[in-house]
Amino acid sequence: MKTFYSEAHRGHAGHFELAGGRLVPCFEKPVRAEYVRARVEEVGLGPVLAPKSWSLDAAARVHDAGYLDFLGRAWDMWAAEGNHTTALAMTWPVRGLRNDIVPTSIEAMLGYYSMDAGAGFMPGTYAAIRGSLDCALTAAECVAGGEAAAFALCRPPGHHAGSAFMGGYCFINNASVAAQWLRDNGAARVAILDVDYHHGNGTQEIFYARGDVLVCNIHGDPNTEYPFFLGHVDETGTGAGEGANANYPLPFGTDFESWGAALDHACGRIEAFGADVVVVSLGVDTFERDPISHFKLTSADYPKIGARIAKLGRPTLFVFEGGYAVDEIGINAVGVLTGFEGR
Ligand code: OKP
Ligand code: ZN
Repeated sequence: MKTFYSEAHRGHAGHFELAGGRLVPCFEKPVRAEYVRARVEEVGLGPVLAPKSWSLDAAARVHDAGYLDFLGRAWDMWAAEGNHTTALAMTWPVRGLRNDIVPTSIEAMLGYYSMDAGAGFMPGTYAAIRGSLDCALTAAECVAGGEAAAFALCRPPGHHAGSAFMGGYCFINNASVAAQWLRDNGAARVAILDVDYHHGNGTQEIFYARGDVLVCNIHGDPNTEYPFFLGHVDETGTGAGEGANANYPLPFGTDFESWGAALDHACGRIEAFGADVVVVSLGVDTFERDPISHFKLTSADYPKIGARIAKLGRPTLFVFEGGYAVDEIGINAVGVLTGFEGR
C-alpha cells in the first residue's frame, strides 16, 4: 500500500507538555514519524509519497469554522505577546462558567478551544497540522479510487480533537475528516475503528449523533486513564446515532488475549453495520513498553491486528495516531500494515 508522509511535521518540534507537575519535552516528537517512515521503507511496504495540498473545506465539514481559524492564528497571537516557547492552555470555561462568548485574547482562546493543556503550539505547528491533514485526505482519495488500503503517516495525531477543541497532542481530527470526506465521495456508511491506547474522545464527540458513521474504540478505562471524561460502555450514541458508537474500555495490564477479543467484537459490529469503508485510527501505544500507557501488547501482536482487520474485506484507510516507545514504533505500526497485507 501507499504511505503518505509530509515533511512539514518536522516543524512541530521542541514543544513541552505538563507531566507530573513538570514541563517536560513532549512525548509526541518528530522522530516518531521518521522511524515509522524508515520502517515502511525497510520492509518495502510500498511507495512513500508527499500528499497533495488540500484546502480546509473537508476539515470544515466536521470542525467549527472559528476553531479552524484559531488554529491558523494561535502561534502568531501567542508570539505577539512576547512568548517564545510552547503555547499551552491554562484556563478553561468549565461547567458553571460562561462559554457562549468566543474570547479574543490568545490565553482565553487557548482554553476556550481545548480540553486540556496537552496540545502545544510552536512556530511550525500549524504547517504540520495542515501537512498531517493533507496526508489523511490524499490517502482517503486512494481508497475511494479503488485501492484496497492506504496509510496516512499523520503527525500530529488527531483523535482527541473534537469539533471545536484540541487536546492530547491533537489539533485536526485527521481520521474524522477523512471519514467525512469518504462519506461525501461515495461511501454511504463508514466505520472508524480506533485502536490507539487512549479513547478517541474527539472522534466520538464528532460523530455521536450520526447513524452513518460507526465509531468503535478500544482503550484504557476512562475511570483510571486519560482522557478520563468519555469512553464508557454506556455511551452508545444519541438520536440518529443511537447504536452507532461502541466503547471497549479495558483495565491496566490488558494483554492481546483480552484486547484481541475486544477487536473481534468491534469487527463484528463493523460487519453488522455494513461499512463500505473502514478508517483505522492506528495508535501503537498499546505496546508493553510504551512510556505513558498500561497495556501489554507485544510486537508479535501487531500483525495479528492487521490480519483481523483484513478479514473484514473492506477498503481500509490507516491513519496514524499515538505510540511513544520510539525504538519499536516502526516495527509495531508497520507490523499492522504488513499483517493486513498478509505478509
Ligand atoms: C495522545 B494519543 C498521562 C498523561 C497523558 C496525554 C496523552 C495524549 C495521548 N498521565 N497525556 O492518544 O496517543
Ligand atoms: Zn494514544
